[in-house]
Amino acid sequence: LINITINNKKIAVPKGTTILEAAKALNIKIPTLCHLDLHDIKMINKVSSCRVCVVEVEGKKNLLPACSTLVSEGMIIRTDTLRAIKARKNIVELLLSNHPQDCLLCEKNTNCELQSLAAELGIQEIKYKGQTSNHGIDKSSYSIVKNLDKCILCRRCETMCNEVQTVNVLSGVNRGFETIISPAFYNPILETSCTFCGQCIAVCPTAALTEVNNISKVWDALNDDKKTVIVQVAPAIRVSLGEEFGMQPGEIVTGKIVSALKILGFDKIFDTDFAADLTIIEEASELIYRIKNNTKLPMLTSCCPAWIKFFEHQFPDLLDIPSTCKSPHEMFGAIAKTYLAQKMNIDPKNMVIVSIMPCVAKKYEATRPELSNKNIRDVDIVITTREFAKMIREAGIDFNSLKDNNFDNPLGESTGASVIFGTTGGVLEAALRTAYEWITNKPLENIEFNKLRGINGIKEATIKINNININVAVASGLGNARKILEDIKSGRSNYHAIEIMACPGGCVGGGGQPYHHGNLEIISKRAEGLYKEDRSKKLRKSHENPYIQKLYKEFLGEPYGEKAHEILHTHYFK
Ligand code: HC0
Ligand code: SF4
Repeated sequence: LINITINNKKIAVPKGTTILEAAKALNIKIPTLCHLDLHDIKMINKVSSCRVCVVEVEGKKNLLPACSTLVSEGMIIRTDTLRAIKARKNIVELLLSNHPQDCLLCEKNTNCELQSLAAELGIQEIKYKGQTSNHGIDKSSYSIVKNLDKCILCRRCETMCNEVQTVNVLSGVNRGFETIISPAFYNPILETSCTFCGQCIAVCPTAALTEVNNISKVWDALNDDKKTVIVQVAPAIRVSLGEEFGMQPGEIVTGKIVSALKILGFDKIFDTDFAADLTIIEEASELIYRIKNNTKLPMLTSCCPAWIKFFEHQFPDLLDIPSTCKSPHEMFGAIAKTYLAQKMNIDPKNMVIVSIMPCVAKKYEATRPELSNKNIRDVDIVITTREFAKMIREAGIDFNSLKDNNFDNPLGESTGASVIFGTTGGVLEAALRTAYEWITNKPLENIEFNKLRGINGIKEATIKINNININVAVASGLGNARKILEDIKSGRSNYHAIEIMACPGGCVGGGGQPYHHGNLEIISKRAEGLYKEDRSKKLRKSHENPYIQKLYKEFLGEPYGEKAHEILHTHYFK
């Protein structure tokens, strides 16, 4: 151990510890902007580019960056001298001198790390005047807005995109004042292999990267008398939305969500969880078919649109192995615009389906031409958890005091299996609960597959069903997905089924969720919330959902049959 002193407090820390880490252990806060250590998902941004964390070290002439200076025996450090504080203020003022001063109108207003730091440091004027950047805004995609004028070159997005997601879309180009973070050849993001996973947005400290805001589209639909506006809520929203209103991560707010949506004026309030149960019926049937016929194995799950886009770009020779199931929210849209439209006796052209998702890739997914029927899209508008929270605030709803309410039927009833879709491993666990009972004709005693739980990037298990050993794997984060796919490509893999989600931790860690500001424990707590909701449900296997049984009886016919294929399945492109 190495003995050091910080602000007169003594501590012994292991060799290799940085001053920043040692200070944290003493509860001494040193501000940072670029630094981000998400070691559970192997995202460590170590560029030391912002220099906001400078401190004084006895015997050293210059101030040193705490994030990249390792401690040494006997070091005496001060984080709070006038010189260090002045230097920090100067650096933030310099950053602000080349930053649009439009905080009041900014997408990240009240959620921006630069804004909070300027406030914390008490900055009230900017001494420096000079050239300012003017790069224009990239609004080419349906998912992501890139505004380089708000970029502070922290490089977090670059680390996330290249090292964690291995997509390699974003990198620093040019030098000095001309430096920008950009795709190759300054291409708009739409023309790159960006998956729209939104993980760059999740770590951006400012509004350089944000989601495409669809709030006004939802208000317009709600105010159009000719439209029947139907909303569905993704599994992962119910354990994260509360954070936007001061609640703890993982707190279940399903009932309050329904009440808020009623006040906002939606005509029907349904649950994506219903469609997740439906997905399991189709996906478990497909898995059983493929195992019995020993064909197209391993089967890969297909609910995550960023994962699908990654796959189409990076592994075009494996296009026949993902499940052909549409994702649950797309299945929901397809069923709403057929079965429900018939039941309600309305023209699907006058239906607007709004999806509330923890995800920015779902915005792009909804525009994929094959996810439509006779030019009518399955899903019309997608908003994120954050946008939903903004709508609640805009409408002046006091979210915390709302009473609980229930989803409408017939597309609002769900089982515990569907709830856990929102966390890594949940889709596969839900599929196994059903596949097991269908293959063996026996009730599954222990329905919780603990080996598939937790935030680990890759998880594996072997499940004995009758006399077959079914090998399964779960990956979250696209870098982990790449590893699994490379094994499949080279013939090293012996899995039957693999679940893949693009965001580390699954949808609970989605790019549209309330900002975690570097605290990954929040993602685990949201997952715990989903497992709790699963345990609280009377029905915990998708095939037990009575409304799903009714849907097949009244409308779809056989699971994985002709009509189900026409409405609920899709295909992929090179
Ligand atoms: Fe997910 Fe979904 S679980 S992708 O993670 O499968 O976004 O929450 O809505 O569609 O159900 C996201 C979350 C969904 C879908 C579901 C799946
Ligand atoms: Fe990279 Fe994902 Fe951001 Fe696209 S959305 S640039 S793939 S991190």
